[in-house]
Amino acid sequence: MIKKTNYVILLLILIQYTNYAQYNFEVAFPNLTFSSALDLQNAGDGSDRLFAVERSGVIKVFPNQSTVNTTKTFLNITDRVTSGGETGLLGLAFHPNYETNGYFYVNYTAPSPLRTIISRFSVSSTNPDSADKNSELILLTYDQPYSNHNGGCVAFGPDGNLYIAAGDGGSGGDPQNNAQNITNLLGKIIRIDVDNPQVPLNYGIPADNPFVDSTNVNIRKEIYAWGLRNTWRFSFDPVTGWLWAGDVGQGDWEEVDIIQNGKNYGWRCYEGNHPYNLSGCNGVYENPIWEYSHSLGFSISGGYVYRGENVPELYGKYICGDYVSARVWAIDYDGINPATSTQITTAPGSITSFGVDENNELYLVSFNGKIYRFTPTIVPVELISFNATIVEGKVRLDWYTATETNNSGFTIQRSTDGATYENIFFIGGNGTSTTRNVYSYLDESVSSGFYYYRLKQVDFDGSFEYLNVVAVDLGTPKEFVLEQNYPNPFNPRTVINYQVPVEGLISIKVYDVLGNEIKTLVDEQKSPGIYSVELDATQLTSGIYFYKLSSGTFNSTRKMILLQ
Ligand SMILES: [Ca+2]
Ligand SMILES: [Ca+2]
Repeated sequence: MIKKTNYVILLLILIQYTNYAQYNFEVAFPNLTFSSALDLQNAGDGSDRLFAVERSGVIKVFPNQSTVNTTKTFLNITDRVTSGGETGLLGLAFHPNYETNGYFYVNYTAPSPLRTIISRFSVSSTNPDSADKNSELILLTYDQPYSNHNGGCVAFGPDGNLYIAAGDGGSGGDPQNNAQNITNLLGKIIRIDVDNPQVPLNYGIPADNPFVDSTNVNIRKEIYAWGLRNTWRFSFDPVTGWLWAGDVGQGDWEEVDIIQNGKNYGWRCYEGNHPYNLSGCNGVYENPIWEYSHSLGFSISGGYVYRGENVPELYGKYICGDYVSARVWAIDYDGINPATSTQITTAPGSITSFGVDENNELYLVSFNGKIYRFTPTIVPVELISFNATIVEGKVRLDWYTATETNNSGFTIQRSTDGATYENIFFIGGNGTSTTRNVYSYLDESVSSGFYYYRLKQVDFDGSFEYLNVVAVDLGTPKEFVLEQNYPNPFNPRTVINYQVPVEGLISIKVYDVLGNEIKTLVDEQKSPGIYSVELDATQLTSGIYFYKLSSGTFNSTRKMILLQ
C-alpha cells in the first residue's frame, strides 16, 4: 500500500531507457561472392536490383534479396580494361532517366597508353539484365602517367550532370603537380553534361562550371573542383544535395571534403589540414570537414550520407571507412559547426566501397568478396523524453520520439504501487518515422495519491517493450472515497480501492441482498492515504452483494456482482 502525505509534485525518472543500437555488419548476400568488387550501384528504375562492379571489367546484376544465389553478367568489357592494383573498371553510374533511356556510364582504365575512359553504354533492348557491349560511346579520355591514383567514381548530381573523380595521376607527392594545374583533368572533380553534347565533344560543358568563360584554351572547362589527390568515392546526399568525397592522403592524413563548385581542395600544397609541399602555393584552399591520421587507417573509402530506415540512429550521418584498418565512422556535420565523428564498427574485411539500394539502405563492399549491410537496429523506437505533470489535479503525460520503426503505438499503463500496472489508454504511433513526433495524454481518472506511469511500445507485429517509468504524487486524499470494485462482476476475487482523508477507525463490511453481514474486510485505525483491499469470495454463492465503508459519520455503500 502507498501512503503519501506531502503534496509536492514528484517527477521521477525511475528507469532510464538503455537500449543501444548495434552497428554491426552482416553479410547481405551469403550465397554470393565477388571477385575484387569495387563498387555497388542501383539503377533507380524501381527494379530493386543491385549491380556489383568487379575490377577486371565485369558488372554483375542480381535481385536485392538476401537469399539470392546467382548473379547475371550485365556487362563484360574485360577485353578493353586493364586491371590490377588501382587500375580496372572503377566506377558505374546509371543515368537519372535510365528507366526510359537505358544509358549507364562507366569509368575504366585502358592500356597502351594507360588512360582513363569515361563511356556510355546502353542496356539490351530485349534483356534488362544484360547490357549491349557494342553500344559503347566514349565520352572522355585522359592519359594516366602512373598506374595508381586513377580516381574512378562517376555519379550524377541533383543537377543531372555527370561528376567524375580523377586522381592526380599517381606516383607519390604529385610529382607532375597535376592537382593544382587547371590545364589538365588530373586531381580534379570533373563535371560534364551528358544530355547536351557540344560538337565535336560527346558531352557538354555545364554553363556554371567555374572556367567555362575562360578564354584560355588550355584551361579545362570540364573542371568542377580541383586540388584533389585521389578521390576514392564520392556521393551526393539525396536530401541536401551536398557532394561528399573521401580524398586519399599521402603519408599522414585521410580526409573528407564537401566538394563545391570552383573550389581548390589543397593537394599537393596540403594533406588534410597540414602543409605538405608549399612550393608555389599561394591560392585559397578549402579545408576538409574531417580528417584522420594514419594511426587510425591508411586509405579512406568515402561512403554515403545514410538516408535509409533500418538504422534510424545513423540517419543524416555520413558513413565512411578505411580500406586498410576497416574502421567505419559516422560523421555528423551541419555545414556550420565542426564535424564530429564516431567510429561505429570495424568491418569484417577491407572496405573498397559503400553502396546504396533503391531504398537508400547502405551496403559495404569488401575486397574479401562479400557485400555487407548494417544489421537492422534492435531499437524500434527512440524515446527522447517522457514526463508527467500535474494539471489541476489531473496528470498530463508528454513524450516525444526522435525515430520510430514499425511503431503501432503506445499503451499507457498506470500503477499505484509501481509493480502492478493497468492499461488506461492506447495512442497510435507513426509507424516508421525519422522526424520528431510529439504525444500527450491527460489522465483524468485520478484523485490523490501516488501514481506510476509507463509506456508500453507496441510494434505492428505485436512485439513490445516497456519504455520509461515516471511517477507523480497527487498528495493526501481530500475526502473519503470508496471506489467501485474491479473486476466487477468477479469470480472469485475482486479489489476495492478506498481513500481516507483523516485518521480514524475504518470499517469495510460485505452484506448480502437481505442485509445480512457476510464478511469484514477492514476494521482498524487508518492514517490518511489511499488503500486497497481484496475480497476472496470463494465461499460465497453467486449473486448481488454490497460493500460499505464506515468511518465516524461517513458511510458509503456500493454494489458488486459475484458470478461463479
Ligand atoms: Ca594514374
Ligand atoms: Ca585536401
